[in-house]
Amino acid sequence: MNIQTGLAVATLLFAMSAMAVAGSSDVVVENAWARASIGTSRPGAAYMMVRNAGAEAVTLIGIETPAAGMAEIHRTATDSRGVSSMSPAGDIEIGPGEAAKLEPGGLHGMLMGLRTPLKQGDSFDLTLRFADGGTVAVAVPVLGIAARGPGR
Ligand SMILES: [Cu+2]
Repeated sequence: MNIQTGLAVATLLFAMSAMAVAGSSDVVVENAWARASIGTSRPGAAYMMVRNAGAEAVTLIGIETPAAGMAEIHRTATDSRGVSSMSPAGDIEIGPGEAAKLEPGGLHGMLMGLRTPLKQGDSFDLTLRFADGGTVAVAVPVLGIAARGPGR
């Protein structure tokens, strides 16, 4: 290719990478909730649906909240003997039109070192961080101690 074409391709690639940066602005968070905690000695968990309404894949890389000393996305897995355990989920890629579901028994936002107990009826702020540098803030309502899903 000649220099002109090369420049045009470089410009196009640059434009495309700039578009990718806008990816996380197309993220919609729905049905966020957390279960009330008994105290602060055990971690809390936050659940939500993280939907990518955009045309570019986005990668969820972490969460932050003033409600906890440390917050991390975990994945619960159950092995062939029925023993479940959880571990940090790492980066979670969400394709265009797809959603990552944080729900009991699967992915969840683990809230370690709760600053105060999570009280039913309260809500707390939580920020999702994405690989493109974008963040999405969400208010997480605290449901009852026996809640199993949003609004239940
Ligand atoms: Cu966990």
